[in-house]
Amino acid sequence: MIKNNRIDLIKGDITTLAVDAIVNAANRSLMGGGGVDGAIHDAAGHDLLTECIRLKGCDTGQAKITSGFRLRARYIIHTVGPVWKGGGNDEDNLLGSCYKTSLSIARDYKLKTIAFPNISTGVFGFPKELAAFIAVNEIKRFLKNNQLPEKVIIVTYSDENFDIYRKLLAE
Ligand code: AR6
Repeated sequence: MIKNNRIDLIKGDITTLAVDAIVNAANRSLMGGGGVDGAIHDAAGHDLLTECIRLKGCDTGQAKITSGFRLRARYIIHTVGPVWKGGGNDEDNLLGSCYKTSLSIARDYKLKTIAFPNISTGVFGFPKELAAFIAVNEIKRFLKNNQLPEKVIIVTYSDENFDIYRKLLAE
C-alpha cells in the first residue's frame, strides 16, 4: 500500500473494502455487467439490481448512489465511464467528470472514505496511463477544494495499473 496524504493506493478486490462508499464502473443501463461491475453485483446480492432498476440508468460521466447491501461498504456510487473511441469524443472530460461527480456525491452524503476502481480501463478500453493521469488530477483538485471525503483509496487490480499510479503519486 502507498500513502500520499489523503490518497491511498492499493492492489486488490474493491468489493472487499470496509469503506463508506465504493465506486462502480458501470454502464448506462446500471443493470450490471462484467468486470468490476459484475463483481460488485455478485458480492452485493440481488437487492442491488432491484434498487438499480429504480434508478432508470445513468448518463456517461454522471453517477448515482445506492446502498451497499451485502458489501462491507455502506454505499455504492455507480458511475459510467466513457468508451474509448480514439480520444476525439470528449473521453477525457467525461472520465474526469466520473471522478468529480462521484466525489461530489460522497461529499454531499458526508462520507469520509471512498474507493475508486480504474474506471474505463477494462472493457471500455481507455488508455491506462492517460486514465490514471486524469483520475489523479481530478481527485487532487477535488480534495484541495473540499474537506470531505477525507480519504480516497485508488484500487488497482493489475500490477500494470498499480505501477502507473505508484509513479504518478510519487511525483
Ligand atoms: N476490484 C477492483 N478492480 C477490478 C475488479 C475488482 N473486483 N475487477 C476488475 N477490476 P471494467 P470499464 C478492474 O472492465 O472499463 C462492465 O461490463 C479492471 O482490471 O470493470 O469501465 C460494465 O457493466 C479494470 O482496471 O470497467 C460496463 O459495461 C477496471 O476495474 C463496462 O464493463 C475497470 O474495468 C465498463 O467498462
